[in-house]
Amino acid sequence: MSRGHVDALGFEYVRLQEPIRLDRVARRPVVVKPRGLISGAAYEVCCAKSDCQASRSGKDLMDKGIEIGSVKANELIFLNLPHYPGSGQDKTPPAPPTQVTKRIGSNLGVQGIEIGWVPGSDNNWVSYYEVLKDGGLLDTVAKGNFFFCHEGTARNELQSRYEVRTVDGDGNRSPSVPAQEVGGEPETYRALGGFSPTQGANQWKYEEAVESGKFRRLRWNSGGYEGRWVGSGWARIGRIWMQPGAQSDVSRTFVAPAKGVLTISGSIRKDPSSENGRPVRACILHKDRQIWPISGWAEIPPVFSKEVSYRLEDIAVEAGDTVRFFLQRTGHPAPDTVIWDPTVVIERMK
Ligand SMILES: [Ca+2]
Repeated sequence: MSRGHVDALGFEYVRLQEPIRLDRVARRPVVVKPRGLISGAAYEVCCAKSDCQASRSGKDLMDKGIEIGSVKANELIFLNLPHYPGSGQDKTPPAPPTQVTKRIGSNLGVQGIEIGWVPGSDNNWVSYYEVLKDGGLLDTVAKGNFFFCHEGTARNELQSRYEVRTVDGDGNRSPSVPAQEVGGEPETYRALGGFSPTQGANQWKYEEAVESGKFRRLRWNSGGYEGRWVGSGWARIGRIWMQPGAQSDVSRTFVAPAKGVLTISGSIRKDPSSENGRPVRACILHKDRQIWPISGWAEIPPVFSKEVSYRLEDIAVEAGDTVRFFLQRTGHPAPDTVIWDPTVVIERMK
């Protein structure tokens, strides 16, 4: 062979002294010979793609094998599984789930609608459940007997018609069972689940005050591992953490969605990364009125292990009222991160 050139991809080409001739050969069937079968036992053979259905002894299968004329992609050979899911042999619809319920619940701080049920059954194989909302398919559940609707305004749609039905391995469906409402959680807003890159989304805004009493909105910054709101100096607000600036106060601000009565609870502690010996000062404001602590500031000790807790009840609000979870500027040009994941429960009033 003589040496050839190397192309841009690094392949080197050479000229063969003896050309290779590729001849088409007659296609022969593929024979698959299973091993380890019980010689005297009978086996039902079937294939996912080809027609190889037969009833044969273990000895015959091991000696002569299973012959497939043309093997299609993703072919599977089943031994003694004539009713495997997708075989098309199951014509009997499954039994529906029972005790289908719907309720308001939370997962990872996000409130939504929990749909639960007691499993249905099938003569052969339960493959999955379909969850329907107002007659349309919402999602499928192949593991467990629970579904959580939380996209967008899902939690406001408890009165929609939710139904669940069983689907077997051959796609037969049971009748749909409507979900009955059961007791759930009160309407709750929490920083953990409500945090987002949109000011005002999920009733939360992110602000700073450079001059006393004048709030301005922070800017979204996609840095960090999931983004954060940033302002002057070190002023930052993340999902469950906040950081005042040297010269700017920061506020995670709840905006009441309706007239009602609030219960406000949570705890505040310094992040382990900022155990720098300096306390941070916090308070909670309803509009312009401080509601916690009664006067002055709550001082957050400079160690992670010491948290400051609060619980405020019967806070009457009108729609659009603000409740500010507020940290005072530090005067130090260094980060003073605080973990603060406030929870607000509202009981709406007519
Ligand atoms: Ca069935």
